[in-house]
Amino acid sequence: MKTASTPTHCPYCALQCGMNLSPSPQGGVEVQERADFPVNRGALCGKGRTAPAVLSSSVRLTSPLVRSGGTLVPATWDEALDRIVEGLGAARAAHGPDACGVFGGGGLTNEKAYTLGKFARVVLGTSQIDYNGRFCMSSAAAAGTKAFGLDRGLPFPLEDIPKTGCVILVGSNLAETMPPSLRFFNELRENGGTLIVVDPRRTKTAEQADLHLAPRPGTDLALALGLLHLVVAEGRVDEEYVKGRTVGWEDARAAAMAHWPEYVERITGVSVPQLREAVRLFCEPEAAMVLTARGPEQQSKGTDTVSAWINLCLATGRAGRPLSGYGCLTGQGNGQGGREHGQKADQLPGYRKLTDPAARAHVAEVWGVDPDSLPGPGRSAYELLDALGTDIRALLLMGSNPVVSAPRAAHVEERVKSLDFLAVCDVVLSETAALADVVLPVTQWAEESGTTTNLEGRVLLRRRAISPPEGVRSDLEVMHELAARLGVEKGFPTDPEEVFEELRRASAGGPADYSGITYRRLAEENGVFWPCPAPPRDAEGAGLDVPPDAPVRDDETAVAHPGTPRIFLDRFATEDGRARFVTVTHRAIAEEPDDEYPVLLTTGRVVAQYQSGAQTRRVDELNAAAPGPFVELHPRLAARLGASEGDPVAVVSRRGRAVAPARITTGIRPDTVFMPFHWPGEGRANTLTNPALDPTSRMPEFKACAVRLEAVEG
Ligand SMILES: Nc1nc2c(c(=O)[nH]1)N[C@H]1C(S)=C(S)[C@@H](COP(=O)(O)OP(=O)(O)OC[C@H]3O[C@@H](n4cnc5c(=O)[nH]c(N)nc54)[C@H](O)[C@@H]3O)O[C@H]1N2
Ligand SMILES: Nc1nc2c(c(=O)[nH]1)N[C@H]1C(S)=C(S)[C@@H](COP(=O)(O)OP(=O)(O)OC[C@H]3O[C@@H](n4cnc5c(=O)[nH]c(N)nc54)[C@H](O)[C@@H]3O)O[C@H]1N2
Ligand code: SF4
Ligand SMILES: [Mo]
Repeated sequence: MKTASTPTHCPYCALQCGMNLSPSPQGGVEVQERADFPVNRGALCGKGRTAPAVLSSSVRLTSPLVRSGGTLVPATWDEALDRIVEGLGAARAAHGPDACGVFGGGGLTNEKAYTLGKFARVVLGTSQIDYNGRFCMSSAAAAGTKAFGLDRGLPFPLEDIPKTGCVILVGSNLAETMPPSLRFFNELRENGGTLIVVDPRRTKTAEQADLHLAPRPGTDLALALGLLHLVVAEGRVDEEYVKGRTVGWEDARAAAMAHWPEYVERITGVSVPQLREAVRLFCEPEAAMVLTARGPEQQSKGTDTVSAWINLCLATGRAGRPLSGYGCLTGQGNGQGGREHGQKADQLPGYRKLTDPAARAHVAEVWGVDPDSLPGPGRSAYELLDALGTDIRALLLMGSNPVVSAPRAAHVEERVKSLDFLAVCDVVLSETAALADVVLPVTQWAEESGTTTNLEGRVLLRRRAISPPEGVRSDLEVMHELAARLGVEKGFPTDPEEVFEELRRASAGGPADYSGITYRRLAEENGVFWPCPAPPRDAEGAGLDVPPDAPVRDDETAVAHPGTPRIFLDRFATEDGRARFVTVTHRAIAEEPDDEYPVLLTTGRVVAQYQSGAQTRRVDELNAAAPGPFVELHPRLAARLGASEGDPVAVVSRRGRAVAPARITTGIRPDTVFMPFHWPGEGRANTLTNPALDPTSRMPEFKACAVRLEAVEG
């Protein structure tokens, strides 16, 4: 039998591993190796390998559902769409446009994220839109923008990692969260480079490290300042670089000098000899990198914490130079693109600012609306969820499952239930969808085309490989239908390529410029790194800006911008081209342990489940590998509790109580317990977490709160 195979990308994390899909003899699709994609060269983790299971109609929604007499019952598309228009319309009529909220996701394609932002501002006229990326990399994005004038997660491709001298990996467990990427770090070590891992737990990633620093959760800021102190004290500052390429060093230096190694040891629990060893490994080679992930970022001081790590890079001349730099390991499939095109509360497409009059004018022209009609910035994700049922009366949600994944989840669940109206678009009946008034079943990755931007800033084309099951429609079709019913007939196309063509124009001239990227280039070049401005319009045309309505000439590849795999090499994206030191000093976490709640809780992930688990908890093979929540704790804590391996343990915080079996290991600090957040119900980690927000990024403190442990009978 002849099988046509379609090259595409995984639906889950930000590596966006390449894979081939071909029709399976049993129906559905099979995943096959796709060796031509440089990020994974054919390798996949278990989630990617089993992703086709979620395409099967036995685990997913195939009919719209509407609430009737308290339960969700199947309905026609017309009924369901009309109900949404009614629900949103009633909220708006009674309380004004800001009574309608929109919540998006970093897993949505660029085309969907762009359309969702446009839908909120143009059709609903609401300022109340944000998305789950706020809970993900927003602190790194804020710090990157402050220092470099631009936030692109990694300023270089992953393939640079093996060639540098040392990598400090701060709060990333990529052996579980991005398994195929471990290869780059193994190659680094084979080449004689070193790996330092900073994590309160001895994770599978930390086991690969030459040096593992295990700070108390929430103290990375002090740790980075302590390292910078030693860099200065040991005369390892790159004075010439600091002078030529940065501003603000004197103040940042003074702040670091106040963080003596002994003081930092007391705060973090990392010994002075270990601090010295880290500085030696980082400073001796020609080039080095610092990469952060959710560990240091998901803190109520996440932005300052990342600034401190960036300062370390700047003082040692390790940013904007070949094989050196600071990078953030973005998490979701379109975690990078999802933060660029306007589903964020303060943002317009192309990573433009909603408060910038020139940006408003440019985007309004592309959208064919009056700039004054565009609302201003709205609430951040947690603040938006917290306002449900009070200021926000109706919500449209696409691409997130906050009842499981938001901090202080029992409260968020109450807020969701108190809404006048909730509509959810999803592929499965997530815990949040189960609370909705209307649920719309939508198509998934393999059934539709669209672009994503991976953690390297590489824009990719996912191709449609199979037809969707009967009864489902795409998110773009949903927004098209809703817009039309709400009186906006034009501007919401259902063809992803048509949306992308508009996105190109909307992003033209912005920080994240996609105007030189086309579907054809993406297919031919296996991805293109932004910024990638459009080529001149013709032989005489000089500017790189594409005027809103001009067609793009056909032969653009001849003069095409090659894309930007490595940015900042000549200059940073600030006005004067220099990077900014941001002066930061240590502060405590929002909720320090005390007599009543003496232990620290941190949270994170396991390899076989993804996020709120909405998708992966529907895959047998993954459930067999990771069947449920657990509480990881040190034998000393377990002994104090009288708990043995597998015994149920209650974890209690000021927000609530969760129960899960004990998993006892010496690989965690004795003052800390860890829970993965993939499950709802009794073992829901987010029942416990603290929604204290970072003042700049509005990131909640997922990685540190105070709890007590209780033994559970039976
Ligand atoms: N299997 C799997 N893979 C995923 C995902 C998934 O859900 N499952 N999600 C994807 C997404 S969206 C994301 S954002 C990424 C996240 O990828 P990671 O950031 O690697 O994931 P986490 O497990 O949240 O956190 C990483 C580590 O931070 C440590 N940590 C906890 N507190 C602290 C602290 O205070 N300081 C430091 N330095 N470290 C701390 C934890 O012990 C944990 O090992 O993974 C992506 N990949
Ligand atoms: N305690 C704790 N909590 C955390 C974290 C942590 O480390 N600790 N990490 C945070 C982070 S980094 C993240 S990114 C969030 C993630 O948490 P969530 O935002 O809940 O992410 P997902 O579980 O991926 O939810 C995506 C939902 O959208 C659906 N979906 C998938 N594709 C599509 C699509 O194309 N269209 C539509 N309409 N729906 C789709 C899925 O079925 C699923 O129900 O969790 C955050 N919560
Ligand atoms: S590492 Fe990420 S992108 Fe690659 S197969 Fe696994 S989930 Fe998919
Ligand atoms: Mo994330």
